[in-house]
Amino acid sequence: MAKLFLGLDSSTQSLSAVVIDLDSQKVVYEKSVNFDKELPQFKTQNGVLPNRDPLVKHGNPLLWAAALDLLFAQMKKDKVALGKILAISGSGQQHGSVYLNDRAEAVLAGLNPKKPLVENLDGIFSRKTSPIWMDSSTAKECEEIRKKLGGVKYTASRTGSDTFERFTGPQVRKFFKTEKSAYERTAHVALVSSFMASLLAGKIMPIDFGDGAGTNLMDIRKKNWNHEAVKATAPGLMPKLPPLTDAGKVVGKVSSYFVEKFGLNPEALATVWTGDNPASVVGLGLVKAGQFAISLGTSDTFFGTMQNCQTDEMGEGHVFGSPAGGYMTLICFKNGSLARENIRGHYRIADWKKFGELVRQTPPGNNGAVLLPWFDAEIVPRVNQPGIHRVDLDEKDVAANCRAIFEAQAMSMRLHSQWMGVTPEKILATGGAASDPQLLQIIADVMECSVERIEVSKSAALGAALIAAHGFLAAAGKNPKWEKIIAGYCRPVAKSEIKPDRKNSRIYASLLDKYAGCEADVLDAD
Ligand code: XUL
Repeated sequence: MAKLFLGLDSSTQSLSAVVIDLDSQKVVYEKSVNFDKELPQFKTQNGVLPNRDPLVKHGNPLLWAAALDLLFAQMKKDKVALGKILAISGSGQQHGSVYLNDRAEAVLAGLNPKKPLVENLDGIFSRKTSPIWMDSSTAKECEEIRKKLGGVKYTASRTGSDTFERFTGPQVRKFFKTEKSAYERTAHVALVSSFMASLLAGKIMPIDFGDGAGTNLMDIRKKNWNHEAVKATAPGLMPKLPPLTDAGKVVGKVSSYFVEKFGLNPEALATVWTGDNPASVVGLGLVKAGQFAISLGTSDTFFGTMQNCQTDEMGEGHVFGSPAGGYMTLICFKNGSLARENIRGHYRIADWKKFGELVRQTPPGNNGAVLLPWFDAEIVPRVNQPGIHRVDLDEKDVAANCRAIFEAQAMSMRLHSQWMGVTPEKILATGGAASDPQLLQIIADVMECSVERIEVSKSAALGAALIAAHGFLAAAGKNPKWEKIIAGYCRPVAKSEIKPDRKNSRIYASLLDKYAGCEADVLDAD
């Protein structure tokens, strides 16, 4: 009999499902519900509610609930063997928070399958909308919490990250300051992940160590709520926070709502969800300490796993719990494809093939030319004033500028990941720009390790399905091994490995000092 597990991913713009069969080690089904297109009545733009303040970005928890109904209806229509699903887990866009009142517990326990979820949930929210990760309206609250905790270094070493505008703690503080009575009516603060998990389980769910670390409220080493951070955030917050535990932990059976309405297996186990990044780490197969990946998308993210907790004194990077045990690190460079495309557009280069040819016209190390490509405000390093800075680089030299953008991005990755204290053996590359061999070669040379391409569709939902399988086997006392669970799902693209060229690596090692110096000069002058 097939061993089916369902993974869901509640992201900014869509809710996705991946069903895996653990016996055949195959993905047997995948589907997404797009919020704007399929649920237009909620009037979102790219999943976000319109707001006059460009810094405020909220989502609607009722929209996410409606999407869950729609996705299950779609799975039933597509004849997914819902009656055979053994366990479900999921992931949510990180940091987003949902505010529930004291009616929520009873309502969740008695969900009525004759009514849609949206109707069932009427009156359980103490705040109608949910701040999400794109919100950057809490600079003041970040400053206040950071100050109370004793500065950047202390905040990062306690909670895994410096305070960030999108993190849950600063968002909760803003809610407390601006809507005091609604804050007081809040009985439970949930994350997107734990809220969605609560709908499936029919009870208030714990938060996992991965998503918990995205709140600035969790002690990253002790893995419990940090009293100082909770106190610095808002009064009376501790009792509103659910317990913290492992992703994939079984909490009971799924709510009868999904059994009666969609024919889900009444014995299917409901498990704790996690954040989309921790789930993606599993979905890409990074289950052993020291495994790393880069996602080359709109922004570039460099992330991986580590055994011991190492935090960033500069407060640029993040440490979250990894669902496979230990920790994961993440640094996000906002000027990823954005910067690459800007250079291409600026020099009117027809396509990426031509761009690659131009890169090849100049030698590795670019004769000492350095570019700091902050087309937009940058997260790593923190740059508030966008600006393009050229050192020993002539703006008119097209080929040198093409090489300079690739080299700058690789060197920034090397420089700003040093705090992690790990030397990756190999880096898996995903995302649109991972198909550019020239870029991957430069990353391999600068990082001094092989780079291999991986193409996994819906890596967070796949990771969630694998987490569900792990949780199911662990609950059955089977002592599951992560390597065995992920085998077959997350294979790199055959023959895509790019090895570092030792001669080039030596050139980059000395250029890195110059790059770091240029960066420091510009940041000091800021
Ligand atoms: C991570 C972050 C984003 C969201 C996207 O810190 O804010 O990657 O998790 O959903």
